[in-house]
Order: sequence, then C-alpha cells, then structure tokens
Amino acid sequence: MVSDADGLPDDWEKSNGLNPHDPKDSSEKAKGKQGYTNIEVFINQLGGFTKRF
Ligand SMILES: [Ca+2]
Repeated sequence: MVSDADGLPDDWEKSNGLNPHDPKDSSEKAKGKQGYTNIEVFINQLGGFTKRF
C-alpha cells in the first residue's frame, strides 16, 4: 500500500524512517547513501544494485 502516492510502500517508508503520508520525501536525499534520493535507494534495493560501487 502506498498512502501518499510517492512510489514508496508504506512499510518501506516506516522501516527507513520516512513518512508514509508525505509525498515529498521520496525525492529527498537519503542519509548515508552517497547523494541518492530515497526513491532511488528503494529502486536499487529492488534491483539488487545496492552494492554496485
Ligand atoms: Ca512518503
């Protein structure tokens, strides 16, 4: 379920310290992720690319 339509599942947002009711946090920079935004971190996890570098 995605309550705020930002593309990030509510459960993923909660477990990563984001707000399931804030549609803007998907495009904010993720902490400690080398400049990636939160949506990019999520997509990278789906694709298994988190250890690409
Ligand atoms: Ca959100």
